[in-house]
Amino acid sequence: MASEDLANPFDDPAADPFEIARIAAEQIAERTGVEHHDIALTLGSGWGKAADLIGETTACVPATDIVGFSRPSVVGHVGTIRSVLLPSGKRALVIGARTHFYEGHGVRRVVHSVRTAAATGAKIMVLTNGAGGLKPEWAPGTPVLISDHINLTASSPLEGATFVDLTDLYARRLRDIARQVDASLDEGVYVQFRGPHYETPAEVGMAGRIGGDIVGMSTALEAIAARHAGMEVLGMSLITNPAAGISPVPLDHAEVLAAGVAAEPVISDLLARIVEKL
Ligand code: 8IG
Repeated sequence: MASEDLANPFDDPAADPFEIARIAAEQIAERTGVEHHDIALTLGSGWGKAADLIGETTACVPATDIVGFSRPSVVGHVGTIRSVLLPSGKRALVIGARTHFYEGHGVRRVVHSVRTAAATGAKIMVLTNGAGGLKPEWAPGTPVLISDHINLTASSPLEGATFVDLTDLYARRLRDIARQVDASLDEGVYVQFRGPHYETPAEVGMAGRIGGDIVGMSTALEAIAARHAGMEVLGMSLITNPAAGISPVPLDHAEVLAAGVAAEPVISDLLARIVEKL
C-alpha cells in the first residue's frame, strides 16, 4: 500500500467528508494563490489538452499534495490540480486526478474532487470522460453532451436522509451554450457501470433498453455530489469506442486510449471554446 493511502483522511469513517473538502480547498487557495475559483473541470481520458487551451495556467499542484486526493490509477490520467486564468478573467480549477468507483476506495473519495471544487467557490462543474457509445453513428472520437444519467453503481455519494432532486441535473442552460459553439453536438443518457471490466453485449443491450446511450465508469456519482453542493453540471463524453456488441470487434484498452489521443486536440479545442462562454 502506498504511503499516501495510509495517510488518507477518508480511512477514518468518522471523518466528515465536507470538512476534508473544506481543508483541501484552503490548501488549494494557499498553493495557487487564488482565493476563489468560479468554474471547475474534471478532465477524463481524451480531454487533458483542454487544460492548456482554456487560458493561462497560473499554478499547477500535484494532486497528492492536497488532502484527500490520491494518485490516479489509470495510465493517461494526469495527477495535477491547476488554476487557470480564463480570458474572461474568471478562474478555473482544472482537476486532472479522478478517483474511480472501481478502485474500491469508497464513494466519498470518488466525489472528493467535486466537493473540493465546490468549497473553492466553483458554481459550475464540468465533468468529462471517455466512454462507449450505443449509437452506431457515433464514430470513435465523437464528443457528445450528457443529457441525463442512469446510475447502475448501486451507490450514492449522499448519506442519510439526503433527498436531493436530480431533475435537469445536466443543466439544459449549459448544454444550450455548448450547442451555440457546436450546433452538431449530439446528446445522450450516460449509464454509469461500476467497472473496471467493460460491459458484456447483454449489459449494453440492457443499457439501451432502459434508455441509455453512453456507457462509462465515472461521472454520475460526481454529478450527484455536484448538484448536492449546489453546482450546475455540464457533462461531456468522448465516445472512444462502440460499446460491446455494438461493433463486431472486441474492445481493446489500447485502442480505446488511441482513439482518445487522436481526438484530443479537436475536442479539447471545442471544450475550451465552450468554457469561454460559461
Ligand atoms: I473509454 O465501453 C470507455 N470507458 N463502461 N464501457 C464503459 N466504460 C468505458 C467504455 C465502455 N469505454
